[in-house]
Amino acid sequence: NSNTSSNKNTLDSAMLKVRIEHHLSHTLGDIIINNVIDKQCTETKKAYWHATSLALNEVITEKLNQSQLRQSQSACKSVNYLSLEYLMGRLLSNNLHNLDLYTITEKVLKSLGFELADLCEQGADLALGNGGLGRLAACFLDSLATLDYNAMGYGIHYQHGLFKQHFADGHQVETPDMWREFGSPWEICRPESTQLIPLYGHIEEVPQADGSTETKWTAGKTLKGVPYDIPIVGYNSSTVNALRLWQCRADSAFDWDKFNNGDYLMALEQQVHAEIVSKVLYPNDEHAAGQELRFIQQYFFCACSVRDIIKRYQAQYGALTPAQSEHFSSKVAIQLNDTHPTIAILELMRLLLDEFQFQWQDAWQLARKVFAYTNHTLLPEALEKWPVKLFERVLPRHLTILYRINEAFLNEEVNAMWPNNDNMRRALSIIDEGGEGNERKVRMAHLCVIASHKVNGVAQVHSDLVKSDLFPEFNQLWPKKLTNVTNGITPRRWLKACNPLLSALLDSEINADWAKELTQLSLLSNKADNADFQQQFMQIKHQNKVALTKEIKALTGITVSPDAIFDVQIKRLHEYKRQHLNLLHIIALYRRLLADPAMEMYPQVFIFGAKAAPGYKLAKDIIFAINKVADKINNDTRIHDKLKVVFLPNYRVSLAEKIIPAADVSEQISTAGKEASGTGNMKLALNGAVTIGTLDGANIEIAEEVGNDNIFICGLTVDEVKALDQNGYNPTDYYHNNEEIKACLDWLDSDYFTPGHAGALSPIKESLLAGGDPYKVLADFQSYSDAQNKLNVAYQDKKRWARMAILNTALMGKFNSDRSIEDYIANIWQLTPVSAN
Ligand code: 26R
Repeated sequence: NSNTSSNKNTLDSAMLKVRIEHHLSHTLGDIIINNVIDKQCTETKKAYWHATSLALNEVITEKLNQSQLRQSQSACKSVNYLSLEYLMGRLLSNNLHNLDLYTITEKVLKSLGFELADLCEQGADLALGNGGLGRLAACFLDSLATLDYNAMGYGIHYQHGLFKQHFADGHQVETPDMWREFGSPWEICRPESTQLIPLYGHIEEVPQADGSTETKWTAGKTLKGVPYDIPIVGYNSSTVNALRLWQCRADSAFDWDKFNNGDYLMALEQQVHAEIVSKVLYPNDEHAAGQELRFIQQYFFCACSVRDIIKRYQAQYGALTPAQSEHFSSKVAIQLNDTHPTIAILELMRLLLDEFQFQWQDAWQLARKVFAYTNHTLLPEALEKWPVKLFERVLPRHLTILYRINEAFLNEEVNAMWPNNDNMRRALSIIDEGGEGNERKVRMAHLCVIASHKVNGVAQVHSDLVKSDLFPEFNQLWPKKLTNVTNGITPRRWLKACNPLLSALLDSEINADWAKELTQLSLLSNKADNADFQQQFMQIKHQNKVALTKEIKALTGITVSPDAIFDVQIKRLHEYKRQHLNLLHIIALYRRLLADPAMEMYPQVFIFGAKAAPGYKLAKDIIFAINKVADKINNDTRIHDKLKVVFLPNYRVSLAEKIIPAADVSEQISTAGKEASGTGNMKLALNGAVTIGTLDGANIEIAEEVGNDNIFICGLTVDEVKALDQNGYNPTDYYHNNEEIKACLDWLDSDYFTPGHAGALSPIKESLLAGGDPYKVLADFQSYSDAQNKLNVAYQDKKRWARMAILNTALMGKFNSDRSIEDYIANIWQLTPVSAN
């Protein structure tokens, strides 16, 4: 399982120790090593964490430089991953694992009086994303470097990532994330790659000598983009790639005028105004809010990235002329992570037309070969549409290009397939004409589909729905364009680094580098019934549960038993993910236990982790309800600890790393057809949790891999949900026909869970009755409750459960993000790897 010799890092423990102490005294100017220090105090640990990170950086930057040299010498094609979000989590432990330096660093720090695991905890999470889409981007960067592909991640250097969450009397409270407050050792500022970005202003038609006209844009304002590179270290590979994050500043040249006129403070105010563009990550997922600042953020990011891509191409291959079109698209791929970076298409077109003197056809052909787009959601409220008015004001030149793309598309391609068909034109146009007092809007997804050579969904069922429901006409027009790449997760972070006990067991059982070749874990299937192996596997799960028990105590004060079933639902809070279905079942269990305290039930702890978008009222109500119900249940001695409910605050990557290894049950209960894929489902199953879930997203593929005996499937299917909608779904029928549902919902109206505040939890009941229960919670309740009962019984058969848990770990090989990346390479990007050997 060790690294091959050519990838071995020549760093011995003596050298490492010298470097750590050097950084402590010189770079950080610390004097503590000369004094008697308290090694338990946070400041000391932070200093050692920082110094260790800096020492490691010397190895990493060396590899980064070598990788760049090798990649440019081989003239290989590269992929540029454009994403507004990256959820990187902490970097120290992951980088150490990927460089195979974890063990020696652990020894060195021990000799200095520190626990490495403890120091790793000192790092801030890089939380530059909301949820699934951002974490997927982080896993993909890990896989690209691990597989030795030339890849650049592009993103925004937000000053504040996703907000921190705590609870005040059960309510979510948000505070700003300050990840760089005391500096960040991993990033390298690259002032030489600064970009100037024009916006606002006006356009005019300038007559040309040949009688034609050319559109000239005079910008009203200029922003400056300064890149910070974060090295992405491959696992047991020769490659270190970069994640390039753009920070927005004022264009200083622009300010000199005012400065010279004596308006010094005004000039500085410009600075403040510009900095707002990369100030904060928008915390909404699945609900497009439509603010101008977000639009400018997207444009700023796209413009910086596309210009940088061209600049790097020119530095390597020389001038970019129309004659180079074919060559450019043979060297450069650009992947759009959802529609958030759509403006990159318009910016590339604008640059080619206005700055590089391309003809329309040459530019358009090039763009269509370079771009590909990944769709991550079918929810209508998450599909981005920007007002034409906003485009006109901020990006007038880009709008004229957009119109021309649309005209050519409608008049040539749509008209060829559906001659003179106004309905088709209206349905497929990039412009939503609005009408009836609604303003005209740009459908970003349409532009993406039209300009991309491939469009993919993120799990098979999702990709099928993209074809059949979201873009059926586009699929008719271009039958080969829409495709599937099922998501994956990196087994390095989500098993090797986060679950060291299980990793050690796997190392001793599997004679291969399973963290690369994850399908090798299927060999464990042979041992699924082996009593000795079962005992070892479940013993590790128990130890991980003991560790989580302590964390729960520290974070919430709640005492839970590691012998209970740990049932986990961790993901963003959203109605379609149905945390309130889980809650309704918990309330039903509680009610059953009160009615019959002797009821046969294995003790179960329900663990939640979730952030709600700050403006999403019902999501916040659900958090409040879970916290209030938890309070009541956890303090009710009548039920003898058979039931506990824990809501862990501030769910994030580093907390996920603690919860996942300790989970027995994975809750994946979205309304069928709504969760594009899910990736937490893969992480939990890989760590031996058994899924209770609907036939949605990647759950379907997980069921195919582990078999129906090793998963608890419940709820309506996609087709049944559709049928229910067509026949008219009436949630009140379920309310009146199911005595338990009625009693539980009515309970929410009382002040039982919120003493003195009757009605505080009523909004949840209302959303499920008068509100129409848009996500079919009541329709799926009984099926879910039945599955929970089966699960509870299954757990009591220790051998049966151990077998299920082992088979889940054994059969997750398909969901390695390395496999996802190889799918992208084969179907979309066509890259070849470049390694040192
Ligand atoms: C437009 C804006 C408000 C916005 C919309 C949606 C911002 C962020 C999102 C996040 C969405 C697209 C997201 O995270 N989707 C998730 O992507 C994962 C990775 O593919 C999937 O596993 C998951 O099912 C899906 O919800």
